[in-house]
Amino acid sequence: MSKLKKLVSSVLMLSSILIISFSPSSFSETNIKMGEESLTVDKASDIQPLDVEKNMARLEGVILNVSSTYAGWDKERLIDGNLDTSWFTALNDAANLGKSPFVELIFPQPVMVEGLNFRGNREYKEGYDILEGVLVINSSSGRSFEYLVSFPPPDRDFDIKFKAKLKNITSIKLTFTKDESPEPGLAEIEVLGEK
Ligand SMILES: [Ca+2]
Repeated sequence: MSKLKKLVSSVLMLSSILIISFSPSSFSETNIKMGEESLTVDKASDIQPLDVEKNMARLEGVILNVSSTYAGWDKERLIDGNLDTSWFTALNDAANLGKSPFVELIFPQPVMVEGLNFRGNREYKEGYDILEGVLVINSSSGRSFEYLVSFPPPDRDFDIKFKAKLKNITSIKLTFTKDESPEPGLAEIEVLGEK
């Protein structure tokens, strides 16, 4: 293993969600650009896992796709409701090595999405972070929303809230554009919404 995988239980950091810069990235002609005024970013002093019934990432039948997995650090760790478990990419599947690692959620039915929470990995706090990515949200109407998202230090935790709830969302994908180490990771993806 290339990581110094210390068997140190991570303390759930009660850190502020500092945040984040949002800027719409480039779009194809069919995509609809969503203005920054449509978003708010929450600061939180106490990060807790989202209740399962409010977390569309944990709906029965959700399909979770990832670009690769480091053996033993499975993708299910992204949506297990536990901030102390993380998923990591396979060795060398990293944006800093020219790859395009991604995580994608496909919902079993269109859902309403109010917000998204991304939690940086806490198992190896230093050196395995995702720093930036392109977030694409698709709806059953064919509309797509796309953003370039920067993950704030130190814990790369951030919450997004949409001022207008997004209806009929079918999938969400984050493709990393900046990261560190040959095997970056994430602790959890939460989708605040309703089915
Ligand atoms: Ca987890």
